Amino acid sequence: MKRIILSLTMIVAVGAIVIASTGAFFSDTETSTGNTFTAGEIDLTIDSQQHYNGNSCINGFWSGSAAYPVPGSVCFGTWGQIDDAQGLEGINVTSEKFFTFNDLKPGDWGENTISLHVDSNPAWVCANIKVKSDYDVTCTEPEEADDQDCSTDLNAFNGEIAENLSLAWWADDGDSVLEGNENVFFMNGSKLSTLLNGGDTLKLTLADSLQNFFTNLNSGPLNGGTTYYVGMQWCFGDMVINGTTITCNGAPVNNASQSDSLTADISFSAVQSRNNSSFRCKDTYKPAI
Ligand SMILES: [Ca+2]
Ligand SMILES: [Ca+2]
Ligand SMILES: [Ca+2]
Ligand SMILES: [Ca+2]
Repeated sequence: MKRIILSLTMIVAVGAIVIASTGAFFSDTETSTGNTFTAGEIDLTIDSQQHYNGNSCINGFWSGSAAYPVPGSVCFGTWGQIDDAQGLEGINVTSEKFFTFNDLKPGDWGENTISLHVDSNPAWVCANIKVKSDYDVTCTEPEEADDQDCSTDLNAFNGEIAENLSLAWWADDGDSVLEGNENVFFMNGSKLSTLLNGGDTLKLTLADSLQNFFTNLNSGPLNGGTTYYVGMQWCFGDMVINGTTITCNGAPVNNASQSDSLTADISFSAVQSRNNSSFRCKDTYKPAI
């Protein structure tokens, strides 16, 4: 009985070998020539159209009916497409400025409409505001009455601009006017100092894997070849957004901010979304949902 079983085992083994030897490798060759790997582009371009107290910066000069900024005087906040994105961690250093104001008065307000355009490929887009200085510059006599710690130290970070500068950003359609269907980032005109929350950098998500500013907070990248607009409104004082009406009240701004100065770098960065599905901007501020 034991022998028979051994014989069967051997037969099976031999059979297996026979089967294997009949498994010929059919073959054929198709040749694909000229394969190329060309890197796609993530190329962010930005432009800016500036408004100040209702006047518009057009072709380098202020235009409009407001007395200040003086119509016909030079302006710098409207410029064409700037193409210098350095990638997500890069800092854009450009000669173009969104804001260059040297005679702010309480109650002044303005708006820059910026356009963002990512060339051909969908991309995640983040924004970054980094305050470089915020100081008292000089200490005038009326200023010292309201500003006990006034100093001329550039590195003191004790100026009073950030705590009086209100901001509102919205996903504009390009007409520079806030409308009912346009998502507002900073509700009720938050003060810059509040948004900074003790730090010097405000990081914002325009589009990442969890939220998209332009589609009412649903996630998804910005499409390639499409222009997106952001309305960036500011007010030197208290900003109130009532529906789509934005008002600026300069009354609460006292003499503590006289002659003070704040400088900041504002950058936008884009990064590919393909094969990068879980990307997050490192935001320090999230809009209320
Ligand atoms: Ca000052
Ligand atoms: Ca101060
Ligand atoms: Ca609009
Ligand atoms: Ca001051």
